[in-house]
Amino acid sequence: MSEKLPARLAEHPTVRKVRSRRLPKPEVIDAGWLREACLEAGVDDVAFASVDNPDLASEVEHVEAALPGTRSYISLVVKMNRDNIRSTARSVANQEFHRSGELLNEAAYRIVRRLQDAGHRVLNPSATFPMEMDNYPGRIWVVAHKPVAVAAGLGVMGIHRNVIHPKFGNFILLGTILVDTPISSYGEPLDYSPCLECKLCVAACPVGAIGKDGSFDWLACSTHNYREFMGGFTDWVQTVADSTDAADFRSRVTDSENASMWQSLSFKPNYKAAYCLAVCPAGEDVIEPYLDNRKSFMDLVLKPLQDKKETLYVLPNSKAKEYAQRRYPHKQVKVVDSGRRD
Ligand code: B12
Ligand code: SF4
Repeated sequence: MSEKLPARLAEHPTVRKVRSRRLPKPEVIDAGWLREACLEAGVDDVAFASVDNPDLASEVEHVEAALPGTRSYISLVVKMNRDNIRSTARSVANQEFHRSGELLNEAAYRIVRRLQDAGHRVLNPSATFPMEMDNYPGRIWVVAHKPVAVAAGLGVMGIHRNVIHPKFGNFILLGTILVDTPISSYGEPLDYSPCLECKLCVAACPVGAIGKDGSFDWLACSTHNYREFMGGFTDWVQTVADSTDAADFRSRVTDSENASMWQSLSFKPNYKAAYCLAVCPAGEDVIEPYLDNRKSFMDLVLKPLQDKKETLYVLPNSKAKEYAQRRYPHKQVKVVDSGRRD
């Protein structure tokens, strides 16, 4: 029920028009209608979770800050093209990550517009970057997409801690929309994990970030894979600052590394690996070549990544350094600073 307005405001043309329109905001969003709207907007799968879901309790303060009064999560999945992600050419894999992220953000934008026009308060945090760098090096993401997707029943985290969709496997990116309205039905977590526990992800990670037991060394991962993101970029700048002259700088950083940093700054940042995703055979659409012949699947998908000559970035005295030097003598192992203060 709207409050009584002062006469001057009540007589304003905008107010008169809006009041004569009187479209009531739906109290509950129909899940079937919303699913169709999301698929039409371009996502490959979608499911919903309540903000009251106890598995998502740790997200509440963050989503409440982003959209006060959030009632529901809309969890979005976009498929990635598998052989692009598996390519040893980083430019091919990175283009696939970035393009899929753009498609996801575009679809989320369209869904948000539709819900907004239906009278809801609704927003889509970025699927990937940009994130909240004011909070760096703490939690820079607005909402954690993985637990939302798991709670909504879109997949389960594998040993490599990425969500594996039962059909598309781990070749997906995730997004989340926050909306201020309940949805008529919410998803349930899957009753099995699509992860096969084959441990190809453990074998593929060049810096040993993934433990056989599912433990994850995120610092080893981010030092190498994110060499041209926040911390690695800061280390590169530190190297510029510490160099006595151009010749000194160029003795510390190769021409290829400088060109790669320029490319990351100009055309979206370059992930160095993501090999854990590339090799994962899980998922109904993905598994067949692995079931047909596991050895030839490994020769086709795992071995080229293991054989690739490339630079691996590790922290001094780290487990990652020891692992990379022992397992990959043909790759150059470069000791760097994390670019973080902690
Ligand atoms: C932070 C982050 C990272 C961090 C930490 C990864 C992690 N496992 O949390 C780093 C930089 C290492 C990373 C790497 C990658 N990421 Co990432 N990442 C995120 C982000 C922003 C939040 C993840 C999250 O929810 N973490 C918290 C909880 C839920 O994760 P967790 O696994 O249970 O717990 C770990 C972390 O908390 C970590 N940790 C503990 N303390 C700290 C402190 C800090 C500062 C950090 C950074 C991490 C950290 O260690 C825990 C143990 O594993 C999301 C985007 C988003 N907004 O959700 C993408 C996201 C998870 N990443 C994604 C991808 C694709 C990748 C990469 C493949 C990137 C690439 N293209 O190369 C790699 C894969 C590495 C791996 N095996 O996990 C996808 C995953 C898609 C999927 N199928 O699940 C997401 C969902 C992005 C998206 N929009 O799709 N990522
Ligand atoms: S590669 Fe194997 S162990 Fe790793 S997540 Fe995929 S199915 Fe699980």
